[in-house]
Amino acid sequence: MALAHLRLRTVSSLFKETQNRWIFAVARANQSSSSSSQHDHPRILITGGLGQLGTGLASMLRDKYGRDNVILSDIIRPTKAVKEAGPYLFADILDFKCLQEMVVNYRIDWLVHFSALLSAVGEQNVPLAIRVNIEGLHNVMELAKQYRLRLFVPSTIGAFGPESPRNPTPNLCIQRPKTIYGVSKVHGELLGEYYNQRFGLDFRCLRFPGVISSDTSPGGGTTDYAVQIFHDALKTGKFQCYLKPDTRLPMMYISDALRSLCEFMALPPEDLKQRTYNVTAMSFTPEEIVQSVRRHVPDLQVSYAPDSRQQIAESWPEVFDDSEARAEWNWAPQYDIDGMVDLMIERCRNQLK
Ligand code: AKB
Repeated sequence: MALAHLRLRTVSSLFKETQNRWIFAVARANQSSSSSSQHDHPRILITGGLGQLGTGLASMLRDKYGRDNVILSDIIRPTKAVKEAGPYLFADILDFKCLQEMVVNYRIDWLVHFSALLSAVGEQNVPLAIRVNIEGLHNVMELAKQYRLRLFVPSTIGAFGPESPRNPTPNLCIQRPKTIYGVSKVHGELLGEYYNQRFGLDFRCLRFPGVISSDTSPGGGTTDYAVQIFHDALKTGKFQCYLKPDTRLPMMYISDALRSLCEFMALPPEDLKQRTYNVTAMSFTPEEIVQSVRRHVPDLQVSYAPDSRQQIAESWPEVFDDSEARAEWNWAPQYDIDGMVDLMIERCRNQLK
């Protein structure tokens, strides 16, 4: 009886071992076939897709990886143009199940998490900023861990504070931001790096400066005066700036920002020395952008009425040091202030026609 029992146990453990080996082999095979397809044509989900960066990024990624491989999502009703450009789905980042369903049903490989309240608007509604920027991030982080997704979360110059060196601000230094936006972004950087070390999550993060684009209306940031100036200059010939004329901040034209993201996401994981990098293109003050815009609108009238955003701007980097991104994965911007202004004027003029 004892011998029979022993034999039975041996057979059953042998069976289990063989079964485990088989499961392991199938899992490995799936993993390697999915990682090569992930590499060639990853299926990408973008959250907060109707904010400043989403539609531009979707169009860049669709050119590279195929129209139907890039799914834009948000809680906002899309325009006809957005619907026609490629897949668009409703997704609330506070609803874990809804996100999980999308990742499973669309066999997502990469997740680009744009949903966030920006600096100025976050200060108006701190509880909402905590929900969207922190709880939403927890959802995507956990999802990316469970389904082994490559996860991109943008950070910002707003992740630094007055105690950080401000000119230039290096990749690694003290970070004591004074806005809920900045606090949530430092939290995201640290949690992502922790999940990377602890669970092997392929977390990637770029700290962006103020991004300038004509695609969307300014969305509640401190750097948005540098977008508003184009609309006001062309529509009314007048511009009132909520920052002082000599407030210097780092900035970037949108196509540089999106290109940096695409290049960074395409890097094989073994080529990444770090998970979080500063990227930038230029630094200017309101006075300097006014001079550049006056090359196109010579009679532009400007006044200054600093408000609560001045204090936020004064706690942020003046010049951003992105030398590590340049050295480690060849990051190089294309647009300087005049190149960016020329393009913005042309695009905003076309929109007014
Ligand atoms: C903001 O001003 O809040 C954003 C940013 C610099 O992250 N544009």
